[in-house]
Amino acid sequence: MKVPEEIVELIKREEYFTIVSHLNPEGDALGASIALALALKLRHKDVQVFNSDGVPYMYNFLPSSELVESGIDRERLKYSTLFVVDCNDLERVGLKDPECKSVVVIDHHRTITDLGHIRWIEPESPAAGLMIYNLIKELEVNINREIAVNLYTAITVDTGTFRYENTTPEVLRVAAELVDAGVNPGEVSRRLYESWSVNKFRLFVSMLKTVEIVHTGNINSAIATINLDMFKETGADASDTENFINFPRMIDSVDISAIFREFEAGCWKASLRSKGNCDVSLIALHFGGGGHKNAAGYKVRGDIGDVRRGLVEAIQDSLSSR
Ligand SMILES: [Mn+2]
Repeated sequence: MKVPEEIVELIKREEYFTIVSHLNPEGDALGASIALALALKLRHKDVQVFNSDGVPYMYNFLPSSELVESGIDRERLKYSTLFVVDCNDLERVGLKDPECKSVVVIDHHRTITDLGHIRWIEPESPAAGLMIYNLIKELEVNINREIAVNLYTAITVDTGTFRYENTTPEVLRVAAELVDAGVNPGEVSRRLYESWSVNKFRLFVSMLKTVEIVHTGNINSAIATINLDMFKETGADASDTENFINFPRMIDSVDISAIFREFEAGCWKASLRSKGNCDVSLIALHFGGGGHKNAAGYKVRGDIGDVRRGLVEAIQDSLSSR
C-alpha cells in the first residue's frame, strides 16, 4: 500500500487538524481516528477528534478515547485540515457543510461520492487502521503503546480478529509489530468480545428469535430484525448491536447474514455480511448503500415485511443465478 505523498506533505506543512469518522463508530473508525490524532500530537500539531455519537462504552478502554468529542469546534475547524476516516461521505459523519481549509479522505470502502481534495481510498485494505499505520510510518512517528492499542483494535475489529478473508500476511505482520509495541491481544479480545452488558445480551436473545433462514436458488440468507420496541424492552442501544451480525453466519449453510435495525420509526439500517465469493456490496449498491464484498449496508424505509422481502428479491436477482 502506497501512502500518497501529498498527505504526508500536507501534515508536515499544516498546523490544525480535525479528524472525523462515521456515526455508530466501531473499533476501526475509533482506533484509526485516535491513532492518527496521537501521531499528529507527537508531531506537535493541534488536533480535534469528532464523532457525533461519541465513544460507545465498550471502547472506553482505547487509550486516549477521551480525545473523541461528540461536539465539534467550528471555529477551530475553519483553520483545520479535515480528515474523514473510515468513510467517505459527510452524511455518514453527521457533519453538515463543514467550513475548513481542505478535506482529506482516508477510507477503505468502495465509494460513490467525490468528497475530498485528497482522496486516499484502498478498497483492498482490510481496515482504515492499516492505512493509518502506514501513514504513521511515513510520518516517522514512533508507534508507542497507546497508538499500538488503537491500531491493533482497528485492525482486529475489521478482520474479525484475524478470521475473515481479508486477513492478509501484512495484517498479521503489522499486528505482530503492534504486540511488540505493547498490545496485549488477550486483553483487547476480552474487551471486545467478553464485556457485554446484560441489556445487550437480552437484546441479542430477542434478535435471535427473529432469525429466519431464506433459500434463494443456491444462496441461503439468515435475516434478522431489531426494532425500536426491542431496544425499549431491553434497555440496550444501537451501539450494543455491533457484532450481532456475525452470529447467524456461524450456521454452516448460511452464505449471507442480514440484520435490519430500526433507527427511526419505519426507517431501517440493513447490515449485510457474507462468506467467500458472495458479494453483498452488489446488494447494498442496488439500494443506494455501499461496502465491501463481504460486509456492506444500506438504509431503507417501510414496513419490515416489505423491507425484508425487498432484500430477498435483490439477492435472488443479483446473486442467486450465479
Ligand atoms: Mn473500517
